[in-house]
Amino acid sequence: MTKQLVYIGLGSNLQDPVTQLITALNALANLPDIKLVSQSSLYISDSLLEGQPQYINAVACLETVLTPEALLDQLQQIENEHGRERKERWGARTLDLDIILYGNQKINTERLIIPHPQMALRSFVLMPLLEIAPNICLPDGRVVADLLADCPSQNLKRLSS
Ligand code: ROI
Repeated sequence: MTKQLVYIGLGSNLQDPVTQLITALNALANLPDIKLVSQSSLYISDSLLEGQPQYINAVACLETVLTPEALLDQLQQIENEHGRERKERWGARTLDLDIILYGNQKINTERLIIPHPQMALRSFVLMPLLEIAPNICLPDGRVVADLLADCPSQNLKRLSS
């Protein structure tokens, strides 16, 4: 298995979200078979769902030999260790870790759709992704910087680090 560059979206809107993201980034950095290459700043934005607390989001770039499914297993373990409960699909959460890009691959299995199917509509994914990968494109050739221009802002702001 060759090494792949992978981008992970992190999000939290419960139980001290800033701490949730910092400890999740630490947990990612300490996983065997994974190298944390870079991480974006933390961003705050309104939820896409009215009535939910604001989210803290970030994007991390990893280098790994893990397959997408093996990586997903590791990410779900970190989510569980952060008290993630899977009651409702779009419910508030202590920690969400999504594989948004896995190399330049398109993946569609029962457990995984990559690129993340909603990423092109989410400024809270695109903005931190562009911060660490300014020239990045999707596997279909779309330029991420162009996608951001058409996204609702959701009041997205970078937190000073
Ligand atoms: N909204 C923001 N701003 N950030 C998220 O991570 C996020 N995650 C979700 C929904 C409810 C879609 N809204 C979000 O799952």
